[in-house]
Amino acid sequence: MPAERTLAILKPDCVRKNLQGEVLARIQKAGFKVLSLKTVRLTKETAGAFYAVHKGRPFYDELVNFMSSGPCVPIALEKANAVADFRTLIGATDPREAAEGTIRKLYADSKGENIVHGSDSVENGKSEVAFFFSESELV
Ligand code: 3AN
Repeated sequence: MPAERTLAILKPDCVRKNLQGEVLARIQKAGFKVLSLKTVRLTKETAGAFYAVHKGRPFYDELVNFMSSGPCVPIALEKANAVADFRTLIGATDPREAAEGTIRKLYADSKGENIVHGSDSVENGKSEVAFFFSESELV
C-alpha cells in the first residue's frame, strides 16, 4: 500500500495537560512516521481558516476559541492507510463514545476538548498537512 499523509494536531488541552510526549509515543508505537512537528499558537483567524468547513455549525465559535486558546502541536504523519488508521487510533469525536484504548477515550474530557485532531479524508490529509508545513519541512 502506498504511503499516505495525515495531519494530527495535539490540541491546546493536550498541551495544557503536558500530554504531548505521551500521546506522540502512542502515535509512533502505532507505526506512524513523524515527517515534521512544531508548536504554534493559532490566531482566531488561522483557527477559523483551518476549520472553515465547519463555519455556520453551532459549535464553530467554541471550536475556534478553544483552538486559539493556547499552543497546539500540528504533526505531519505518514504511513500506509494513514488517514483511516489514525482515526481508529484516536477514537470517536465524543470521548464517551470512543472505543477502549483509543487516545480520546484515555485522555479527552469532552467533544469540544478532545485532545487531538485527525484528518477525515485522504484529500484533506494532503491539504491539512500543506496548511501547516511547506514541502521542504517534510523530511
Ligand atoms: P473529528 O475531529 O472527530 O473529525 P468533526 O470533524 O465532526 O470531528 O468536528 C471537528 C471538531 O469540532 C472536533 N474535533 C471537535 O473538537 C469539534 N466539535 C465537533 N462537534 C462538537 C460539538 N458538538 N461541540 C463542541 N465541539 C465539537
